[in-house]
Amino acid sequence: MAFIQMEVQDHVAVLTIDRPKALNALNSEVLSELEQAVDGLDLENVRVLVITGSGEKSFVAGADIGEMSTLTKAEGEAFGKKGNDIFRKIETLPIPVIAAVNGFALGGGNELAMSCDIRICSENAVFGQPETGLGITPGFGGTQRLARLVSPGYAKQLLYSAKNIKAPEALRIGLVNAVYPAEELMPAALKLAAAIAANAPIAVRACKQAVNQGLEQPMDEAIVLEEKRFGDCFETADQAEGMRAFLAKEKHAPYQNR
Ligand code: DAK
Repeated sequence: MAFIQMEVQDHVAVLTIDRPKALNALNSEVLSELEQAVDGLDLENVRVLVITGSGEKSFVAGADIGEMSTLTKAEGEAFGKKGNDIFRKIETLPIPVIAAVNGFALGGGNELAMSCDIRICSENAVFGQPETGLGITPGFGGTQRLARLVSPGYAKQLLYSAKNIKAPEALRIGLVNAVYPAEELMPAALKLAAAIAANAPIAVRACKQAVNQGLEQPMDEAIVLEEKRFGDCFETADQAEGMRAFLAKEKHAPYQNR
């Protein structure tokens, strides 16, 4: 692939968006390759996906403004659907996804980060939805995910004002979980990914599904969803091993995703 690098080691996949000349902006080709890369993940083996951008300046500086500039209404809707479909695929991927935001996360870049389960960033990261300043709305889920992740009032401020915020403010409003010096970002992402990958994969995936689906349902239905996922775990070898080892005061054997 021309714009996506993928490396897999110890059950953790690292996907790097690599279009440095345009600060990793998302054009149709990058979006297609992103989808191809996500579709190609071996979920038997890979337990966590980390998404980052190449270079030290930018995670993703947005959708490609050059490509968007001449779109018609119908083409705009189609471009929005292409991005939305792939971001939704990332959001609903069975395994956890960590965004390691290494610089600009603007427009489609912030929207990509928000489709991940967990966001951590470097001290030089900048977040924003600059679209209204360009005469458009966000088109890859920004109006929806931002309002769900931070307060609706803060989301509206970012959307209406098109003003960017820096890493400390992103941390303060809960858009990211942690901020690191640039050189510590990927080690921190990999350390977190390794900690997740060491836990029982079926249980981790069930947590993701329960949180994501439960948030869309009334509490009475959401807790039933959790009960079902909880019950499912008792048919797994990893549950048997995890509890056996605890009771025997031993370290459990590496989890098998079974
Ligand atoms: N698209 C295309 N090229 C971009 C780009 C982008 N989003 N961002 C940066 N680049 C390119 C620049 O044009 C420049 O290219 P050359 O001139 O060297 O050929 C190169 O990357 C380096 O950028 P700068 O020279 O500008 O670098 P600076 O350090 O001076 O500034 C910056 C960095 C990130 C502050 C600046 O590049 C910037 O403001 N970039 C644009 C950020 C932005 O507005 N992003 C949001 C894009 S809008 C929808 C679907 C999707 C969307 C909306 C609707 N529908 C279907 C409804 C999504 C919209 C967006 O994401």
